[in-house]
Amino acid sequence: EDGYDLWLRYRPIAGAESTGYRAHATRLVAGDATPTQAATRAELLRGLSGLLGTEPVVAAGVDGDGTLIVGTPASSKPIAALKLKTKDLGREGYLIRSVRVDGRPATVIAANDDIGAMYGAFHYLRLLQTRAPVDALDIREAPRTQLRMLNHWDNLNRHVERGYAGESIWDWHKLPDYLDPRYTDYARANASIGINATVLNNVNASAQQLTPMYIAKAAALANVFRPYGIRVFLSARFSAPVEIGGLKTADPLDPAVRKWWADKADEIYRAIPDFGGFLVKANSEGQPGPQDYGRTHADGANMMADAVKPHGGKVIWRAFVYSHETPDDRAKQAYNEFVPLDGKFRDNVMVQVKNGAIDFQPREPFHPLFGAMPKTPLMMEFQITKEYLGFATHLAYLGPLFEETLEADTQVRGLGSTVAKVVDGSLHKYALTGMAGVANIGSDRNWSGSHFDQANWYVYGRLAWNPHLSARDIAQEWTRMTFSNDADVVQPIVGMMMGSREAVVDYMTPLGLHHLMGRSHHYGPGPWVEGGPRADWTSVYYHRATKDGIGFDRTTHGSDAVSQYAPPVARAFDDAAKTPEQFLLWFHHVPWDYTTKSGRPLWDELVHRYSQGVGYVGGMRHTWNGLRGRIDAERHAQVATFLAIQEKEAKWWRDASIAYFQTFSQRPLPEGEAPPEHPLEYYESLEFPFAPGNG
Ligand code: BDP
Repeated sequence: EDGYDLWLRYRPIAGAESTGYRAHATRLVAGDATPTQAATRAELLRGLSGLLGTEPVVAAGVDGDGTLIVGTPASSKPIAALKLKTKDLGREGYLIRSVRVDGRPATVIAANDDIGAMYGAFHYLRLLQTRAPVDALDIREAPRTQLRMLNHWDNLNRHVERGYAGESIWDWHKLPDYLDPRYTDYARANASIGINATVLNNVNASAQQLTPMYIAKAAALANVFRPYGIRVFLSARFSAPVEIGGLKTADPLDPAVRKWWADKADEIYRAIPDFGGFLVKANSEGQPGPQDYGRTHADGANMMADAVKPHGGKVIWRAFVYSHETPDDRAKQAYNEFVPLDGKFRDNVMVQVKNGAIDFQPREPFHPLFGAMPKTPLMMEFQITKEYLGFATHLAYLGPLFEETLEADTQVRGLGSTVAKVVDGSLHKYALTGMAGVANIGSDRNWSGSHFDQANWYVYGRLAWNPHLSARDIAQEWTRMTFSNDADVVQPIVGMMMGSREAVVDYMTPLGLHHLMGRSHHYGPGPWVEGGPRADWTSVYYHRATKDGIGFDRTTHGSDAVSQYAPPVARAFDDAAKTPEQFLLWFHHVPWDYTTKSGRPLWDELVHRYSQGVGYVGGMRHTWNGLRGRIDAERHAQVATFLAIQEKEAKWWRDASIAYFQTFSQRPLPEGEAPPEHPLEYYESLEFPFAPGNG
């Protein structure tokens, strides 16, 4: 068990349970007339034979008890004969139902399109994998968002920016000729959770990706993914017309530039007829963009949207922008730049917004853009790769982070105007909807750098399909599919997972602190980071600790970032007493003796949280050790070792942070709290040539 099989392990179900399931899947009626049908049938045969120990008989019709019938009314006569109501399921939805055909018990997985049937097949397998009953099924499912996308930050030299799972899985050197079987397994895994789009290359894009040679390579991947319902997108470098097109400008209003993009789109669509479109990071962190020519984000996005429009393509324009002219608070910039453009984008443009206004921190309040652009479809962007949450060695299940953001109430249309309703389009009646996750996938044997990081890929996909699902339910599902169905294994693992992200918040950036990591590589604590090219790339800019207190004043008396939220939300965030404590130092600069909800003064509470985070990791180690023998030795040992690393690093974060902040608070440690193991200078002097960087 090296983790390669992800949650699609299909290990045999033991004993009587298996016999029960087998009775429902003795025969399989499923076509193979199209690549998607063939892949669906192959997956069912693989899954059922793995789980049940015998392969069902592939039959043409229902001539025995316990037939599983899969397909669409168009592709399957028995399904057409059942006259099921499938209209409202759309292209990707499906139903799974226990039925009788000529008096014989059967199960039908029906959809309007092959891809819906494939999603239904994966759902059926999941029922078996999680030991759900299958004798009286009546399931109807359709995705709540249209575009469920991974963003790979993969460079053409196979370095993955913020990747902690080895090099890129795209072997550009051997593409387009050699198609690594891993590409198919990647597609299977994504299809199993409903992911239907992938951006192959880094948002810090190389223009080369758009040259004929690389288009051919991308087309080869698109061919592998197509049967699994996955469309390929590419990150486009805004200045490509200059760099690879020989033009003097990339001005989006210049006719020659517009023609260059239109021709480029035509060329790509000749190679990839179902190409999804472009993802663009522009005028952000040094990337070129329309503002270089005095144009707006809308001018830039619309030019590219016009180029792909004739082919049905989309442009996904990122709102992660901040310029050198930082006036006061970086948290305000995206809102300031984008809200005035609401309604100015073409109808095939989506704006992709990170969950919070700074940058994928362990905890951020929801981004104020959600709810503020009713005329522009906003996509959620989550970071699955744990750049700021301990890389691949720390166990941090991101389900609660995603859920917390999605459940946050923007209140722009009264109570209940959650971010999830912005993202699923229901709040503003968006015509386009979607979610993007920055992938944590690499060529490591276990794909994600650690076994538990697979859960973050999984939960992302499930929430992209339905942003209203519960993170705990998904953790259960994943644990059952990945480790074991025994209650005394599932329960402790789910318990560990559910508190793990909060623990990271506690030992890294409690009480609303943020952006305190080591410079550039972002490994380990660096609350002392200051100086350098930009103030907002330092830690001191964010924590603002002085002898008097700590925190970033974003109230109406400070940077006024609070006013970017709907009035009731703004009023709460403006008042320290009404601000949820988890965001206290995000919005407020408060004195060291400020009384927190526990009754402890702020300094004591801060130290308490740091220690609590470390303590949680100790608890996880203990729980995990108790599972020895209940989980295969190979995976158990690696997780145990990673938890030990995590505990060491959690303590490092605690000690370094306390040593640093104590120079401001000048207060003693609360009773019973161990002093930092080393003096502050020790932590400040550490260097990490081995830390995966951003290069
Ligand atoms: C930051 C990462 C950087 C990315 C950037 C982005 O450190 O590597 O390029 O986000 O999202 O968090 O564009």
